Formats: sequence, structure tokens, C-alpha cells
Amino acid sequence: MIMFRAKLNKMSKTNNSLICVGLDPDLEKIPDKFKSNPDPIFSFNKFIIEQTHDLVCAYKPNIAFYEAYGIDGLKSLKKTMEYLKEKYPEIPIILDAKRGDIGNTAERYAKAIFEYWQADATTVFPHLGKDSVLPYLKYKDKCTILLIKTSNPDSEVFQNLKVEPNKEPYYLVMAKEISKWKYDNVGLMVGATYPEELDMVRKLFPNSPILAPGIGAQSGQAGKAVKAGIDKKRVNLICNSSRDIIYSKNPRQKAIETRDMLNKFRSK
Ligand code: OMP
Repeated sequence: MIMFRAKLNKMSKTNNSLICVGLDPDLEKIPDKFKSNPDPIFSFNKFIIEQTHDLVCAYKPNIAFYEAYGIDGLKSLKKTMEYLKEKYPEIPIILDAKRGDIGNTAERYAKAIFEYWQADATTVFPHLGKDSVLPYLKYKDKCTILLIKTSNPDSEVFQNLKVEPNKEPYYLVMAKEISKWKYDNVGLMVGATYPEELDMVRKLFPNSPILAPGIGAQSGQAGKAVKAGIDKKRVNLICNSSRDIIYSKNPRQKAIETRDMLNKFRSK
């Protein structure tokens, strides 16, 4: 049984990379040449994977971009997952599904994500408490990435509210509580747009994988995020970029530039 963390760190080292390319296809944005293909989403994803597989530490398809096209979109997602598993089994796949429901229902979500979709990791909102997350944590070799502080501008409104007893921000209280769970298959998500919060979370979880989306299209502060989020062994940070790479005129070139830019800060 290969643990997600081992798979991620191996890939980070092999490709010398912290980049996770987000496979978030939108038919209105993909180049025309893919649109005549019977499965434009899969053919676009395949192109992006072929352009970037030696430059990434992970891929992250966000399920919303497939559900938006109904059954056909989900079939394209299945083909993409199968393609990756067959051609590049060493690259971890984070199926970004942003779940969050009571335990009984969470058990069904976890089964779908880890057994049907065969993802290596997924994203879950921990606000409902430990009993809502345990069904995911039962899958020991998988990683459940808990959303601590989202990358969007309005994430301040609720997630930074000061709460009792010590008037600390809600995201931090939540992270501290999760750190007491002591599960080694927990990952955390903090937007690269919030390097200070990322720093606080890294201190609480010195060895855990942290997903930091928001570089590129959301103008996250890549340098500050890498310095705050990298662990002592210079790994366990997953910097996701979707639109900025996949819709670039030259996705390979853009991925190389992003990888090199992140590595510059990684070694400092
Ligand atoms: P781009 O903004 O195009 O790079 O895409 C960002 C990807 O990361 C999307 O799939 C988002 O849903 C996801 N994401 C965020 O942007 N912000 C978050 O706080 C959390 C996520 C995520 O969990 O990946």
C-alpha cells in the first residue's frame, strides 16, 4: 500500500516540481482544434497531460468542470482518470470534490471518490466536525485534504472571524483542533493568496501535505506561499495552477516557467 504522501514526495523529487496542474476544462475556453473531436474534454486533457507529465508533482481535476456537462462530462473525467492511471500511475491524482456532509452520507461520498473514481486524494470541508471526516480517513493510503482557508477574497468574512475562548480566527481554531486528531493521511488546503495563514498552518502540521491553489489566475503570492508552505525537507507543498497553465498559448512552456519560478523560492 503506497501512501499518498510517499507518492507525492517521490513525484516532487523525480520531476523536481511543486506544481499541480488543475485539469479544469471549460468548452468555451479550450482551443478550437479540440472541439471537432468526439470527446473534446478528454482530448484537451490528454494534450495537457502529454505537455506537462514530466513537470508536475500531481494533477487535480475539479469535478465541477465535468459535472457541468452531465453524464458526458463525467465520462470524460473517467477516461482522464483511466488514462493517467494507465500511462502515468506514479503521478498522484487529487479529485477536487469539496465535499462536506454528515457521516452517513460522507461514507458514500468517500466510497465514490476513492473506490469508483480511484482518486489518490480529495478535498473536504471539515466544518461539520471529526465524525463527518472519519469516513474518508478510513482509506489509509489516500489523502483527505481538509479545506482550512480558501483562496477567494471573501474567505475573510467567515474564516477569519475571531472566536472564543482566545479570540483567534476561526480557520486557526479549526486547524488546531484537527492537529489533535493525529491522522497521518490528513492534508490541508490553504490558498496561496494567504501566505500568512499558510505559515500558521504549516507550523501546526510540519510534515503534512498542503495544497495551495491560487497561483496564476488568482494572482496568489507564489514566492511568499512557497516560503511559508514548504516543509523542512523542501517537499509536501502542492501549488495548484489551472487556467494560467491549461489555457496558455503554450501550456508546456508556461508549466516550465511556473515550475522554475516556484523552485527559485523553494531553495531559498
Ligand atoms: P485557477 O484559479 O484556474 O488556477 O484554479 C484554481 C483551482 O483550485 C480550482 O479548481 C479551484 O476550485 C481550486 N481551489 C481554489 O481555487 N481555491 C480554494 O480555496 C480551494 C481550491 C481547491 O480546493 O483546490
